[in-house]
Amino acid sequence: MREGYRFIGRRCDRAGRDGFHTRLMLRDVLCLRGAEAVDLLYESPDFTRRGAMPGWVLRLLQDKGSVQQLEGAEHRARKALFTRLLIESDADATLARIFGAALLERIGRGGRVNVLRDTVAPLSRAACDWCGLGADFAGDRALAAALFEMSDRAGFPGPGSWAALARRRRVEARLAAAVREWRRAGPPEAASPLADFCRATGERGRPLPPETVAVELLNLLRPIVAVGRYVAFAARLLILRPDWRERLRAAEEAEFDRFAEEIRRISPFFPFVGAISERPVHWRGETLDKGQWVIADLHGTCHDARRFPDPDAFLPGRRLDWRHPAPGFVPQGAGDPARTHRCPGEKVTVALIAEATRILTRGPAWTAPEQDLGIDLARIPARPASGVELDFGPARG
Ligand code: HEM
Ligand code: MYR
Repeated sequence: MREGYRFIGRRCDRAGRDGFHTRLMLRDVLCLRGAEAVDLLYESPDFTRRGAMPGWVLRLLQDKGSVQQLEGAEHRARKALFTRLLIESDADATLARIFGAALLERIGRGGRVNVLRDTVAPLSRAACDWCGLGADFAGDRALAAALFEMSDRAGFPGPGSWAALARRRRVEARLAAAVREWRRAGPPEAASPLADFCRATGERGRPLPPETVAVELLNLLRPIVAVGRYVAFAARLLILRPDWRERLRAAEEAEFDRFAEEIRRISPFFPFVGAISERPVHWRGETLDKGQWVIADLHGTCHDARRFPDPDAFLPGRRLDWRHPAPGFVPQGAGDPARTHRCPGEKVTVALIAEATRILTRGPAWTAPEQDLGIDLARIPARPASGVELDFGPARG
């Protein structure tokens, strides 16, 4: 806990190996890093996510009954809803358009903007509008704050995360009520993620329970709001690297995507992913017993010098692309998103980071006040200390 993102990498470096056993929370755990280890946890059918995350992370971030907790045929059926909505659609363009307009509206009022804090409401608006939840949800700032803290508080247990969990419960109840109302009143004309999930079926062809639909809607709303953290890392980079700020002013569109992808590689966000073996697993000369807890280091793997020379250097010229993942480029998991637990939200994540970067390089001018842009790698999820402050001239309106 004290070592945060560096916990696995440091010990691997010391041992001169890509794995080691240790005890965490009174349990034996095998910690692994590197592209092959991450692939194993995603591609092998011998692992489950169930029971592999501390309770508070599970309940605050993903919750019981959600797609992350399913395996096999049930997982593939539920996952297909996500890949259709997020990958085989233009959700990325829709979300970027609504988010971009709301961010520009905030920036247009001038004054000081805190990127981490002030992207929360615009992202929540985009997520709620796109989901089809209506104006009551889209304009609700308390809801936006609750969505933000679901990821912000997931890394550490304590009074802050219990309070966030209580607020999550209330949001779940409100979403479940919206689902019941949608089903009672009959489907509106427009297609939407809300409509799709309300119609979706699960076990034995039955409609998903409203509580499950609520959890899955949160699997859309929460991470879209969480992308603001990557946007803050991108804004930090633009302050520290005026050459990139200048270069992107006249860049081709594709350069924004390459920039966003390198932001995903270099920024500490989802630290590691856990799984438990359901059968004995033979891997690299070792046999893992059934029930072995394994944690794979996503952050360390994205910083593996064997795959990414000069790993701490920000080099969009690496030309990373979620569609053709280079081995080891695993900020949001590995494998085929349709069959594995790899994140289905990478297309949307890249589009939102790129949109914000476009606005911060081609939109209204800003200056950066004196501030602490340091990143504490013991804090999960990490953030630039100041949240990234930008000045947009005198406040208007
Ligand atoms: C899964 C990271 C954005 C929806 C995952 C996983 C990671 C991840 C590491 C794999 C977890 C595992 O293996 O158990 C991130 C990060 C994001 C992000 C760092 C940046 C904000 C998004 C977005 C969406 C999304 C924008 C949707 C709009 C999901 C879902 C899963 C998932 C539904 C579960 C997939 C499954 O279990 O099959 N994410 N994600 N994520 N992500 Fe993301
Ligand atoms: C989301 O799904 O909302 C986006 C990513 C959130 C990252 C939260 C980081 C904390 C996770 C701690 C994982 C510990 C695993 C053993």
